[in-house]
Amino acid sequence: MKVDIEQRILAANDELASANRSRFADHGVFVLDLMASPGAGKTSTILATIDALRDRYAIAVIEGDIASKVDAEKVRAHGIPAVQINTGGACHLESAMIRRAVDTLDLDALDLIIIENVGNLVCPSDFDLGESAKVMILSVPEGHDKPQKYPNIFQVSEAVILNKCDTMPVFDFDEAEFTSVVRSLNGVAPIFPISATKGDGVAEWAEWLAGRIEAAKAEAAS
Ligand SMILES: Nc1nc2c(ncn2[C@@H]2O[C@H](COP(=O)(O)OP(=O)(O)OP(=O)(O)O)[C@@H](O)[C@H]2O)c(=O)[nH]1
Ligand SMILES: [Mg+2]
Ligand SMILES: [Zn+2]
Repeated sequence: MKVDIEQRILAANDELASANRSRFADHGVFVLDLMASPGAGKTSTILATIDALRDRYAIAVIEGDIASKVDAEKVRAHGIPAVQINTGGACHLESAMIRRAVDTLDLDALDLIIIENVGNLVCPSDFDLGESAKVMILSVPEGHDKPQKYPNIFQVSEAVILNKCDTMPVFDFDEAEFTSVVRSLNGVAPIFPISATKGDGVAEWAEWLAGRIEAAKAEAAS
């Protein structure tokens, strides 16, 4: 019974996600779904990514949180349009929420929408939002064993960001072990070690994202 209901929720979500995806394609907008645990550095990474790419792309952000508008305010203070979604308890975003948020944005004026998903390593990976790519962040203080414990999110991500690398000296994070387990789960996703707040590694991650945006533009033009 529980499985039936879950499948119906996911099927309804997938249908709206397809509609979102067509809409983004019609307007030539690349949409990134950024997933991570609470506090892993999603907002910090978004702000650093904006700084790296704002001269090249028109960017907007959709902030998903259970409550508050703290993160949307941080993005707006950076001079970038932001829409706050409050899920009122739900621990992930769904495609219907994205559709409503997108209604408030001028898609023709945008190249890139970054979605900050609700802090959670589990269900965001099951919900297609109509995004162009899902990317996840793990932060060093969470520990190198997380890919073994939460494999699905590592499998659906097109890239893995390892954030807070500046804290490596104070944690027992085994980067070689982390890389090896991520590789066994996902043979293709690049891993970007960064420090979002200090800026190290952000350029490499931003270039990868720019490459994906350009590839999507080239595909749409062909
Ligand atoms: N040392 C260090 N701290 C960081 C780094 N990135 C983020 N932080 C800090 O980690 C805390 C959480 O960062 P956020 O960017 O708010 O994380 P988040 O994932 O958006 O958090 P939620 O939206 O609440 O789930 C803040 O105090 C940041 O300053 C980093 O690269 N190094
Ligand atoms: Mg945040
Ligand atoms: Zn959830």
